[in-house]
Amino acid sequence: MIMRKMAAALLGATALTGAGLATAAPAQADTVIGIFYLNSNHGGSTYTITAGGTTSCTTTTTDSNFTSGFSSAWNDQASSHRGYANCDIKVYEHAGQGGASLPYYTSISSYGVLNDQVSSARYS
Ligand SMILES: [Ca+2]
Repeated sequence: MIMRKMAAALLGATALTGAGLATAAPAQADTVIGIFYLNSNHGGSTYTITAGGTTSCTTTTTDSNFTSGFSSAWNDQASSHRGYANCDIKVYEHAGQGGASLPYYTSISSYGVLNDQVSSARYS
């Protein structure tokens, strides 16, 4: 019964946000997979990405478990991140996981040349 409800919540989130987006509409039991910080060293305001339902990334980082973009307010703003739910995060210069990128990091204190340049992410 519980699993059936969670599956329904996942389907609803997918329908609202489109394929491939991890940023689901608020629903019960969403899982935090990443927190992005405005400043280096995990400082400043934060932007949290969740995946619908109770879920996590798989242990290998050769697969892609989730992808996300950023709200317009957070486009080209983040400077560091932490991954949650077993997720390592790879950040990209452009939307749709395009342009320059950094390697996967569970936690990174500064994006360096990509500070304030990041527009999308992949979670694994
Ligand atoms: Ca994985």
